[in-house]
Amino acid sequence: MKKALITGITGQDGAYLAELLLEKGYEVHGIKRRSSMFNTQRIDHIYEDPHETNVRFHLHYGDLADSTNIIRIIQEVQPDEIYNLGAMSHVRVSFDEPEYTAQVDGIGTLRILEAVRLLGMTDKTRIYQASTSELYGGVQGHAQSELTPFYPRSPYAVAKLYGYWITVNYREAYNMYACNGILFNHESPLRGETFVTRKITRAVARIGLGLQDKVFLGNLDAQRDWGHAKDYVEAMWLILQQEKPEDFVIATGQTTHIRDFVKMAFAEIGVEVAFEGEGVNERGVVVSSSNPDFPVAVGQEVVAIDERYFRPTEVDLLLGDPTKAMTKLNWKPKYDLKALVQDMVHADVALFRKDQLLEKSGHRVLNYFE
Ligand code: NDP
Ligand code: GDR
Repeated sequence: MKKALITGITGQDGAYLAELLLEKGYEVHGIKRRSSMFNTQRIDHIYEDPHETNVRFHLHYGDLADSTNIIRIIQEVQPDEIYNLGAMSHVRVSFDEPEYTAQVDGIGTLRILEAVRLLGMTDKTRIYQASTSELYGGVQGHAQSELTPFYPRSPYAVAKLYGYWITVNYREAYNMYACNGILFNHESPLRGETFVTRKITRAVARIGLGLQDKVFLGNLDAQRDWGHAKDYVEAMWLILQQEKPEDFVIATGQTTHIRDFVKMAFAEIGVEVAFEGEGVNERGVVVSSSNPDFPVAVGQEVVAIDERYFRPTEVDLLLGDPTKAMTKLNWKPKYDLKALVQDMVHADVALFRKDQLLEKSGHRVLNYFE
Protein backbone atom coordinates (compact mmCIF):
# COMPACT_ATOMS: atom_id res chain seq x y z
CA MET A 1 0.00 0.00 0.00
CA LYS A 2 1.42 3.40 -0.99
CA LYS A 3 1.76 6.02 1.72
CA ALA A 4 1.14 9.72 1.13
CA LEU A 5 1.88 12.63 3.46
CA ILE A 6 -0.13 15.81 2.93
CA THR A 7 0.77 19.16 4.50
CA GLY A 8 -2.22 21.50 4.60
CA ILE A 9 -4.63 18.56 4.90
CA THR A 10 -7.19 20.70 6.73
CA GLY A 11 -7.42 23.13 3.78
CA GLN A 12 -9.59 22.99 0.66
CA ASP A 13 -7.16 21.03 -1.52
CA GLY A 14 -5.88 18.85 1.31
CA ALA A 15 -9.41 17.62 2.00
CA TYR A 16 -10.19 16.73 -1.63
CA LEU A 17 -6.76 15.19 -2.17
CA ALA A 18 -7.03 13.03 0.96
CA GLU A 19 -10.41 11.77 -0.25
CA LEU A 20 -8.99 10.97 -3.69
CA LEU A 21 -5.93 9.13 -2.36
CA LEU A 22 -8.04 7.07 0.07
CA GLU A 23 -10.24 6.06 -2.89
CA LYS A 24 -7.10 5.02 -4.74
CA GLY A 25 -6.10 2.73 -1.86
CA TYR A 26 -3.36 4.86 -0.27
CA GLU A 27 -2.59 5.13 3.42
CA VAL A 28 -2.95 8.87 4.00
CA HIS A 29 -1.10 10.91 6.62
CA GLY A 30 -1.77 14.58 7.16
CA ILE A 31 -0.12 17.36 9.13
CA LYS A 32 -2.50 19.58 11.04
CA ARG A 33 -1.69 22.63 13.12
CA ARG A 34 -2.50 22.81 16.77
CA SER A 35 -5.43 25.17 17.19
CA SER A 36 -7.41 26.32 20.23
CA MET A 37 -10.55 25.01 18.49
CA PHE A 38 -11.21 22.05 16.21
CA ASN A 39 -9.91 22.85 12.70
CA THR A 40 -10.71 19.62 10.89
CA GLN A 41 -14.23 20.39 9.60
CA ARG A 42 -13.23 19.73 5.99
CA ILE A 43 -11.92 16.24 6.75
CA ASP A 44 -14.20 15.09 9.56
CA HIS A 45 -16.15 12.86 7.14
CA ILE A 46 -13.03 10.78 6.40
CA TYR A 47 -11.70 10.71 9.97
CA GLU A 48 -10.94 7.25 11.31
CA ASP A 49 -10.68 6.46 15.00
CA PRO A 50 -6.99 5.61 15.60
CA HIS A 51 -8.09 2.97 18.12
CA GLU A 52 -9.65 0.90 15.34
CA THR A 53 -7.66 -1.66 13.31
CA ASN A 54 -6.63 -1.20 9.64
CA VAL A 55 -6.80 2.57 9.89
CA ARG A 56 -5.69 4.25 6.64
CA PHE A 57 -6.08 7.90 7.66
CA HIS A 58 -3.72 9.45 10.22
CA LEU A 59 -3.23 13.01 11.46
CA HIS A 60 -0.02 14.37 12.99
CA TYR A 61 0.45 17.69 14.76
CA GLY A 62 3.02 19.85 13.03
CA ASP A 63 3.87 23.14 11.41
CA LEU A 64 5.88 24.09 8.33
CA ALA A 65 7.69 26.68 10.44
CA ASP A 66 9.27 23.89 12.55
CA SER A 67 11.99 21.81 10.87
CA THR A 68 12.30 19.31 13.70
CA ASN A 69 8.71 18.11 13.55
CA ILE A 70 8.84 17.94 9.75
CA ILE A 71 11.91 15.69 9.92
CA ARG A 72 10.36 13.51 12.65
CA ILE A 73 7.05 13.05 10.84
CA ILE A 74 8.70 12.21 7.51
CA GLN A 75 10.98 9.72 9.26
CA GLU A 76 8.07 8.08 11.08
CA VAL A 77 5.71 7.93 8.09
CA GLN A 78 8.27 7.00 5.39
CA PRO A 79 5.96 8.40 2.66
CA ASP A 80 6.19 7.40 -1.00
CA GLU A 81 4.65 10.75 -1.93
CA ILE A 82 4.59 14.11 -0.17
CA TYR A 83 2.10 16.77 -1.24
CA ASN A 84 3.23 20.13 0.17
CA LEU A 85 -0.04 22.07 0.23
CA GLY A 86 0.40 23.86 3.57
CA ALA A 87 0.67 27.63 3.21
CA MET A 88 -0.48 31.03 4.33
CA SER A 89 -2.47 31.11 1.12
CA HIS A 90 -4.26 34.48 1.14
CA VAL A 91 -2.66 37.02 -1.20
CA ARG A 92 -4.20 40.11 0.49
CA VAL A 93 -3.25 38.89 3.98
CA SER A 94 0.35 38.27 2.87
CA PHE A 95 0.80 42.06 2.72
CA ASP A 96 -0.07 42.13 6.44
CA GLU A 97 2.04 39.06 7.38
CA PRO A 98 4.95 39.11 4.90
CA GLU A 99 7.63 37.57 7.12
CA TYR A 100 5.44 34.71 8.35
CA THR A 101 4.35 34.05 4.77
CA ALA A 102 7.99 33.79 3.67
CA GLN A 103 8.75 31.41 6.57
CA VAL A 104 5.92 29.03 5.78
CA ASP A 105 5.41 29.29 2.02
CA GLY A 106 9.08 29.76 1.08
CA ILE A 107 11.34 28.22 3.73
CA GLY A 108 8.64 25.67 4.61
CA THR A 109 9.16 24.14 1.17
CA LEU A 110 12.91 23.96 1.77
CA ARG A 111 12.25 22.22 5.11
CA ILE A 112 10.34 19.43 3.34
CA LEU A 113 12.96 18.96 0.62
CA GLU A 114 15.87 19.09 3.05
CA ALA A 115 14.20 16.62 5.43
CA VAL A 116 13.82 14.08 2.61
CA ARG A 117 17.44 14.62 1.59
CA LEU A 118 18.87 14.44 5.14
CA LEU A 119 16.89 11.27 5.86
CA GLY A 120 18.37 9.60 2.78
CA MET A 121 14.92 9.20 1.18
CA THR A 122 15.59 10.89 -2.15
CA ASP A 123 15.16 7.64 -4.11
CA LYS A 124 11.98 6.66 -2.28
CA THR A 125 9.93 9.82 -1.85
CA ARG A 126 8.31 11.91 -4.58
CA ILE A 127 7.44 15.52 -3.74
CA TYR A 128 4.66 17.73 -5.10
CA GLN A 129 5.01 21.47 -4.49
CA ALA A 130 1.88 23.63 -4.59
CA SER A 131 3.06 26.41 -6.87
CA THR A 132 0.71 29.03 -8.19
CA SER A 133 -0.35 31.22 -11.10
CA GLU A 134 0.40 34.18 -8.79
CA LEU A 135 4.03 33.62 -9.86
CA TYR A 136 3.12 35.21 -13.20
CA GLY A 137 1.65 38.27 -11.47
CA GLY A 138 2.72 41.19 -13.60
CA VAL A 139 3.17 39.16 -16.79
CA GLN A 140 0.11 40.18 -18.79
CA GLY A 141 -1.22 40.13 -22.31
CA HIS A 142 -1.10 36.44 -23.23
CA ALA A 143 -1.91 33.01 -21.82
CA GLN A 144 0.63 31.86 -19.21
CA SER A 145 2.41 28.53 -19.69
CA GLU A 146 5.36 26.61 -18.20
CA LEU A 147 7.64 28.77 -20.39
CA THR A 148 6.29 32.17 -19.29
CA PRO A 149 8.72 34.12 -17.06
CA PHE A 150 7.62 35.02 -13.53
CA TYR A 151 6.91 38.46 -12.01
CA PRO A 152 5.45 38.02 -8.51
CA ARG A 153 3.29 40.89 -7.22
CA SER A 154 2.75 40.09 -3.51
CA PRO A 155 4.72 38.78 -0.52
CA TYR A 156 2.77 35.53 -1.02
CA ALA A 157 3.89 35.21 -4.63
CA VAL A 158 7.50 36.11 -3.78
CA ALA A 159 7.55 33.41 -1.08
CA LYS A 160 6.04 30.91 -3.53
CA LEU A 161 8.68 31.89 -6.09
CA TYR A 162 11.32 30.67 -3.65
CA GLY A 163 9.31 27.46 -3.15
CA TYR A 164 9.15 26.97 -6.92
CA TRP A 165 12.87 27.43 -7.54
CA ILE A 166 14.10 25.49 -4.51
CA THR A 167 12.00 22.56 -5.76
CA VAL A 168 13.61 22.81 -9.21
CA ASN A 169 17.04 23.16 -7.62
CA TYR A 170 16.69 20.06 -5.42
CA ARG A 171 15.48 18.10 -8.44
CA GLU A 172 18.55 19.13 -10.44
CA ALA A 173 21.13 19.07 -7.60
CA TYR A 174 20.12 15.83 -5.90
CA ASN A 175 18.22 14.04 -8.63
CA MET A 176 15.04 14.12 -6.56
CA TYR A 177 11.58 13.42 -7.92
CA ALA A 178 10.25 16.88 -7.04
CA CYS A 179 7.67 18.73 -9.16
CA ASN A 180 5.79 21.99 -9.23
CA GLY A 181 2.13 22.10 -10.10
CA ILE A 182 1.55 25.69 -11.21
CA LEU A 183 -2.13 25.76 -10.42
CA PHE A 184 -4.46 28.55 -11.44
CA ASN A 185 -7.32 29.51 -9.09
CA HIS A 186 -9.51 26.59 -8.12
CA GLU A 187 -12.59 26.81 -6.01
CA SER A 188 -15.31 24.62 -4.48
CA PRO A 189 -17.87 24.54 -1.69
CA LEU A 190 -14.86 23.92 0.61
CA ARG A 191 -13.09 27.12 -0.51
CA GLY A 192 -11.99 29.40 2.35
CA GLU A 193 -14.70 31.95 3.12
CA THR A 194 -12.55 35.03 2.42
CA PHE A 195 -11.49 34.17 -1.15
CA VAL A 196 -13.59 36.11 -3.61
CA THR A 197 -15.65 33.27 -5.17
CA ARG A 198 -16.73 31.81 -1.83
CA LYS A 199 -17.32 35.26 -0.39
CA ILE A 200 -19.67 35.88 -3.32
CA THR A 201 -21.52 32.54 -3.20
CA ARG A 202 -22.00 32.84 0.56
CA ALA A 203 -23.34 36.36 0.11
CA VAL A 204 -25.66 35.31 -2.72
CA ALA A 205 -27.13 32.56 -0.53
CA ARG A 206 -27.51 34.87 2.47
CA ILE A 207 -29.00 37.73 0.45
CA GLY A 208 -31.41 35.34 -1.28
CA LEU A 209 -32.50 33.95 2.09
CA GLY A 210 -32.95 37.43 3.58
CA LEU A 211 -30.05 37.09 6.06
CA GLN A 212 -27.93 39.91 4.61
CA ASP A 213 -28.58 42.99 2.42
CA LYS A 214 -25.38 43.37 0.42
CA VAL A 215 -21.77 42.32 0.07
CA PHE A 216 -18.71 44.60 0.00
CA LEU A 217 -16.06 43.63 -2.54
CA GLY A 218 -12.76 45.07 -3.83
CA ASN A 219 -11.46 45.20 -7.39
CA LEU A 220 -14.17 43.90 -9.74
CA ASP A 221 -11.99 44.45 -12.83
CA ALA A 222 -9.62 41.55 -12.04
CA GLN A 223 -9.92 38.43 -14.21
CA ARG A 224 -9.25 34.89 -13.05
CA ASP A 225 -9.02 31.45 -14.65
CA TRP A 226 -11.22 29.44 -12.26
CA GLY A 227 -11.51 25.66 -12.11
CA HIS A 228 -12.95 23.17 -9.61
CA ALA A 229 -10.64 21.94 -6.82
CA LYS A 230 -11.83 18.35 -7.36
CA ASP A 231 -10.38 18.39 -10.89
CA TYR A 232 -7.15 20.04 -9.73
CA VAL A 233 -6.27 17.51 -7.01
CA GLU A 234 -6.53 14.79 -9.68
CA ALA A 235 -3.84 16.70 -11.61
CA MET A 236 -1.60 16.84 -8.51
CA TRP A 237 -1.72 13.06 -8.27
CA LEU A 238 -1.07 12.61 -12.00
CA ILE A 239 1.99 14.87 -11.79
CA LEU A 240 3.61 12.45 -9.31
CA GLN A 241 2.79 9.35 -11.43
CA GLN A 242 4.92 10.31 -14.46
CA GLU A 243 8.15 8.59 -15.37
CA LYS A 244 10.20 11.79 -15.12
CA PRO A 245 9.64 14.69 -12.69
CA GLU A 246 8.39 17.82 -14.46
CA ASP A 247 6.47 21.02 -13.76
CA PHE A 248 2.94 21.54 -15.11
CA VAL A 249 0.48 24.41 -15.49
CA ILE A 250 -3.05 23.39 -14.46
CA ALA A 251 -5.77 25.74 -15.69
CA THR A 252 -8.97 25.84 -17.74
CA GLY A 253 -7.79 28.25 -20.45
CA GLN A 254 -10.80 30.57 -19.82
CA THR A 255 -10.76 33.81 -17.85
CA THR A 256 -13.66 35.74 -16.30
CA HIS A 257 -14.11 39.11 -14.58
CA ILE A 258 -15.04 39.10 -10.88
CA ARG A 259 -18.10 41.16 -11.89
CA ASP A 260 -19.30 38.37 -14.19
CA PHE A 261 -18.80 35.75 -11.49
CA VAL A 262 -21.11 37.86 -9.29
CA LYS A 263 -23.76 37.94 -12.04
CA MET A 264 -23.50 34.19 -12.63
CA ALA A 265 -23.82 33.43 -8.92
CA PHE A 266 -26.95 35.61 -8.51
CA ALA A 267 -28.42 34.10 -11.69
CA GLU A 268 -28.27 30.68 -9.95
CA ILE A 269 -30.98 31.87 -7.53
CA GLY A 270 -33.01 33.60 -10.26
CA VAL A 271 -31.75 37.12 -9.53
CA GLU A 272 -30.43 39.34 -12.30
CA VAL A 273 -27.86 41.91 -11.21
CA ALA A 274 -26.52 44.85 -13.24
CA PHE A 275 -23.58 47.08 -12.37
CA GLU A 276 -23.65 50.88 -12.51
CA GLY A 277 -21.21 53.64 -11.55
CA GLU A 278 -17.43 53.54 -11.62
CA GLY A 279 -14.46 52.88 -9.33
CA VAL A 280 -15.31 52.99 -5.63
CA ASN A 281 -18.81 54.20 -6.53
CA GLU A 282 -19.65 51.12 -8.58
CA ARG A 283 -22.66 49.16 -7.28
CA GLY A 284 -24.50 46.01 -8.19
CA VAL A 285 -28.29 46.42 -8.29
CA VAL A 286 -31.08 43.86 -8.73
CA VAL A 287 -32.91 44.36 -12.04
CA SER A 288 -35.16 41.31 -11.88
CA SER A 289 -35.95 38.50 -9.50
CA SER A 290 -37.88 35.43 -10.61
CA ASN A 291 -37.62 32.78 -7.89
CA PRO A 292 -40.17 33.02 -5.04
CA ASP A 293 -37.80 30.99 -2.81
CA PHE A 294 -35.37 33.91 -2.94
CA PRO A 295 -37.51 37.08 -2.79
CA VAL A 296 -34.98 39.86 -3.44
CA ALA A 297 -36.42 43.31 -4.21
CA VAL A 298 -35.85 44.88 -7.63
CA GLY A 299 -33.66 47.97 -7.12
CA GLN A 300 -31.91 46.55 -4.03
CA GLU A 301 -28.17 47.34 -3.91
CA VAL A 302 -26.53 43.94 -3.39
CA VAL A 303 -22.89 44.79 -4.17
CA ALA A 304 -20.88 47.80 -2.98
CA ILE A 305 -17.15 48.54 -3.08
CA ASP A 306 -14.90 48.74 -0.01
CA GLU A 307 -11.38 49.95 -0.76
CA ARG A 308 -9.89 47.88 2.04
CA TYR A 309 -10.18 44.80 -0.17
CA PHE A 310 -7.91 46.42 -2.78
CA ARG A 311 -4.33 45.17 -2.85
CA PRO A 312 -1.24 47.44 -2.86
CA THR A 313 -0.18 45.63 -6.05
CA GLU A 314 -2.82 43.72 -7.99
CA VAL A 315 -2.65 40.87 -10.49
CA ASP A 316 -5.07 42.06 -13.16
CA LEU A 317 -5.46 39.00 -15.34
CA LEU A 318 -4.67 35.31 -15.04
CA LEU A 319 -5.23 32.97 -17.96
CA GLY A 320 -3.47 29.62 -18.07
CA ASP A 321 -2.42 27.50 -21.00
CA PRO A 322 -2.91 23.87 -19.85
CA THR A 323 -1.78 22.27 -23.15
CA LYS A 324 1.15 20.39 -21.58
CA ALA A 325 -1.02 18.89 -18.80
CA MET A 326 -3.73 17.94 -21.28
CA THR A 327 -1.31 16.17 -23.60
CA LYS A 328 1.28 14.65 -21.24
CA LEU A 329 -0.93 13.93 -18.21
CA ASN A 330 -4.07 13.36 -20.24
CA TRP A 331 -5.74 15.66 -17.70
CA LYS A 332 -9.11 17.14 -18.56
CA PRO A 333 -11.33 19.08 -16.13
CA LYS A 334 -14.88 17.75 -15.63
CA TYR A 335 -16.34 21.03 -14.33
CA ASP A 336 -16.76 24.22 -16.38
CA LEU A 337 -17.33 27.59 -14.70
CA LYS A 338 -21.13 27.26 -14.79
CA ALA A 339 -21.00 23.86 -13.06
CA LEU A 340 -18.55 25.26 -10.48
CA VAL A 341 -20.80 28.24 -9.69
CA GLN A 342 -23.81 25.93 -9.43
CA ASP A 343 -22.01 23.60 -7.02
CA MET A 344 -20.88 26.48 -4.80
CA VAL A 345 -24.15 28.43 -4.72
CA HIS A 346 -26.28 25.35 -4.02
CA ALA A 347 -23.96 24.22 -1.23
CA ASP A 348 -24.10 27.67 0.39
CA VAL A 349 -27.88 27.89 0.08
CA ALA A 350 -28.14 24.53 1.90
CA LEU A 351 -25.68 25.76 4.55
CA PHE A 352 -27.49 29.02 5.24
CA ARG A 353 -30.97 27.53 5.31
CA LYS A 354 -29.89 26.28 8.74
CA ASP A 355 -29.02 29.85 9.81
CA GLN A 356 -32.38 31.00 8.47
CA LEU A 357 -34.14 28.48 10.73
CA LEU A 358 -32.06 29.61 13.70
CA GLU A 359 -32.86 33.28 13.04
CA LYS A 360 -36.55 32.49 12.67
CA SER A 361 -36.51 30.86 16.10
CA GLY A 362 -34.96 33.96 17.68
CA HIS A 363 -31.22 33.08 17.69
CA ARG A 364 -28.66 35.66 16.62
CA VAL A 365 -26.46 34.34 13.81
CA LEU A 366 -23.14 36.05 13.26
CA ASN A 367 -21.54 36.50 9.87
CA TYR A 368 -18.05 37.75 9.24
CA PHE A 369 -17.73 39.85 6.11
CA GLU A 370 -13.93 39.67 5.59
P1 NDP B 1 -6.14 26.70 2.17
O1 NDP B 1 -5.86 28.07 2.68
O2 NDP B 1 -7.55 26.21 2.08
O3 NDP B 1 -5.34 25.64 3.06
C1 NDP B 1 -4.05 25.89 3.50
C2 NDP B 1 -3.62 24.78 4.42
O4 NDP B 1 -2.31 25.07 4.91
C3 NDP B 1 -4.51 24.61 5.67
O5 NDP B 1 -4.60 23.25 6.00
C4 NDP B 1 -3.72 25.35 6.73
O6 NDP B 1 -4.01 24.94 8.04
C5 NDP B 1 -2.31 24.95 6.33
N1 NDP B 1 -1.28 25.79 6.91
C6 NDP B 1 -1.24 27.13 7.00
N2 NDP B 1 -0.14 27.54 7.64
C7 NDP B 1 0.55 26.41 7.96
C8 NDP B 1 1.75 26.17 8.67
N3 NDP B 1 2.47 27.16 9.20
N4 NDP B 1 2.15 24.89 8.83
C9 NDP B 1 1.41 23.86 8.33
N5 NDP B 1 0.25 24.03 7.67
C10 NDP B 1 -0.17 25.29 7.49
O7 NDP B 1 -5.43 26.59 0.74
P2 NDP B 1 -5.84 25.72 -0.55
O8 NDP B 1 -6.24 24.37 -0.11
O9 NDP B 1 -6.73 26.53 -1.40
O10 NDP B 1 -4.45 25.66 -1.32
C11 NDP B 1 -3.51 24.59 -1.10
C12 NDP B 1 -2.13 25.04 -1.54
O11 NDP B 1 -2.14 25.35 -2.92
C13 NDP B 1 -1.59 26.28 -0.86
O12 NDP B 1 -0.20 26.12 -0.74
C14 NDP B 1 -1.91 27.41 -1.82
O13 NDP B 1 -1.00 28.48 -1.64
C15 NDP B 1 -1.71 26.70 -3.14
N6 NDP B 1 -2.50 27.17 -4.25
C16 NDP B 1 -3.85 27.29 -4.15
C17 NDP B 1 -4.61 27.67 -5.24
C18 NDP B 1 -6.09 27.79 -5.17
O14 NDP B 1 -6.66 28.41 -6.07
N7 NDP B 1 -6.75 27.23 -4.17
C19 NDP B 1 -3.97 27.93 -6.55
C20 NDP B 1 -2.53 27.73 -6.56
C21 NDP B 1 -1.84 27.36 -5.45
P3 NDP B 1 -5.26 25.55 8.88
O15 NDP B 1 -6.48 24.81 8.38
O16 NDP B 1 -4.90 25.23 10.28
O17 NDP B 1 -5.32 27.01 8.58
P1 GDR C 1 -6.24 35.19 -5.46
O1 GDR C 1 -7.71 34.86 -4.93
O2 GDR C 1 -5.70 36.43 -4.87
O3 GDR C 1 -6.31 35.09 -6.95
O4 GDR C 1 -5.41 33.98 -4.83
P2 GDR C 1 -8.84 35.78 -4.29
O5 GDR C 1 -10.09 35.02 -4.46
O6 GDR C 1 -8.48 36.26 -2.92
O7 GDR C 1 -8.84 37.07 -5.25
C1 GDR C 1 -9.13 36.98 -6.63
C2 GDR C 1 -9.32 38.37 -7.19
O8 GDR C 1 -10.54 38.92 -6.68
C3 GDR C 1 -10.31 40.27 -6.32
N1 GDR C 1 -11.29 40.67 -5.30
C4 GDR C 1 -11.37 40.19 -4.05
N2 GDR C 1 -10.65 39.24 -3.43
C5 GDR C 1 -11.01 38.93 -2.14
N3 GDR C 1 -10.34 37.95 -1.50
N4 GDR C 1 -12.02 39.59 -1.48
C6 GDR C 1 -12.75 40.57 -2.08
O9 GDR C 1 -13.66 41.13 -1.47
C7 GDR C 1 -12.43 40.87 -3.43
N5 GDR C 1 -12.94 41.74 -4.34
C8 GDR C 1 -12.25 41.61 -5.46
C9 GDR C 1 -8.86 40.29 -5.83
O10 GDR C 1 -8.36 41.62 -5.81
C10 GDR C 1 -8.21 39.38 -6.86
O11 GDR C 1 -7.89 40.10 -8.00
C11 GDR C 1 -5.90 32.65 -4.83
C12 GDR C 1 -5.33 31.91 -3.60
O12 GDR C 1 -5.95 30.66 -3.52
C13 GDR C 1 -3.83 31.74 -3.73
O13 GDR C 1 -3.37 30.91 -2.67
C14 GDR C 1 -3.53 31.06 -5.08
O14 GDR C 1 -2.15 30.91 -5.22
C15 GDR C 1 -4.12 31.87 -6.21
O15 GDR C 1 -5.52 31.99 -6.02
C16 GDR C 1 -3.89 31.21 -7.56
